[in-house]
Amino acid sequence: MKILHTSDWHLGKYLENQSRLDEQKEIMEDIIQIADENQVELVIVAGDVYDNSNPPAMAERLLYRTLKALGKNGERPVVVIAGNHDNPERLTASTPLAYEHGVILLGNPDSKAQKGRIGRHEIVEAEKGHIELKINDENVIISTLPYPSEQRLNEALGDLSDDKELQKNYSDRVGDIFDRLSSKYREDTINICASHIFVLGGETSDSERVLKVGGGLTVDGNKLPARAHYVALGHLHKPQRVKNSNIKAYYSGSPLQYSRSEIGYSKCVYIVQVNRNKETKVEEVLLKNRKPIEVWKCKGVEEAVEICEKNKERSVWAYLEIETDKVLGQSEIKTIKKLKPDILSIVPIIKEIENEDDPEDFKEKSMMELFREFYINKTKIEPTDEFMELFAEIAGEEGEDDETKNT
Ligand SMILES: [Mn+2]
Repeated sequence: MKILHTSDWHLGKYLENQSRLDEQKEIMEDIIQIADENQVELVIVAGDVYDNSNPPAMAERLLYRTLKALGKNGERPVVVIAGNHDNPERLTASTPLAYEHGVILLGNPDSKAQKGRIGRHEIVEAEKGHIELKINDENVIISTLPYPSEQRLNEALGDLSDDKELQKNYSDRVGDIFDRLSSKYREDTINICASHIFVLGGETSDSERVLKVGGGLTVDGNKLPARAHYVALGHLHKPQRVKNSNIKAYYSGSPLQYSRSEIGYSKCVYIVQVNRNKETKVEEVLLKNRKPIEVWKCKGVEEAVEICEKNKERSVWAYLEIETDKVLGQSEIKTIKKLKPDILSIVPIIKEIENEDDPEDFKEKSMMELFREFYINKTKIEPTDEFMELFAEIAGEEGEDDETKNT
């Protein structure tokens, strides 16, 4: 059986205030095409379907269109689990419409699918975190663990009245769930696991939201279900196999570059060939990168304008770093942004800052002057008039507040 594994779509995501929806539409089309061309029989989307808990309507529309196409009118089951960016209830709200199209949406660790028809196939068994699907005469067991926040994990574990249970760390508790779920794997079934977790030792990038400050919510690789033919993971945005593990456990990564730390390697989906009695084969299918993120380092504003001019027809997002000895004026920034609207940010790097400030000067300067200097010092960019007006308004209000306090 051929399975397509993908994750971390982050539909509706913005990068430095720029929408990525057009790119997401194209990459969804590509993934649908890959599934069709490879005659994939099952699709797994391992979480972070949306970028946040309140996705824009256009992102929802894109998801429904994509899942419908992946499900091929119910011919191909699609299993979707929630990631840490998804709101479980929001993600699964369309469940009553989804089954007909072969789509199973699972939001929480203790979510349960519905037994019965799923498109043209059948869910023969369904319990919390456990699905047995019959796809074209082959039975597939899928253990599902959508993103287990600490609270959701405890809810899934049920009775925690035992002190010993409470003292167990996160990794052990996730391991307990995997143990329980994988006890249902059989010799006559294909055994799969899908989860959205951070396995210790994984290579991270800047666009994943840290699961917990201090990295508390990590899982040891040896807690993954050892008897699974394949473990489909979501969370890390770089595609990778889980290290130090004999299990075929993979992160498919995100389909697009979602931060500048993701430059320098290709994005992919995995086509996984799973057979009951043969070793699982994992094939990486590289995705097109139609609009890469680049960092342009230039010496001086003239060179920055030049590089924008040279690249204005190219489909590319760019971070612009300008080495300069003076503060960037608003007119220069306007020129650059007009030339290349896909500039994500302009960062002036000033080699030497002359500090002529005499402490006595502060007394002479108005609040507006001081703020202006502070802003330039911090950003190396002249503030716009609108920005200064906004500051004046806020500063003015603060002043009034103080007066009323005195009365
Ligand atoms: Mn993610």
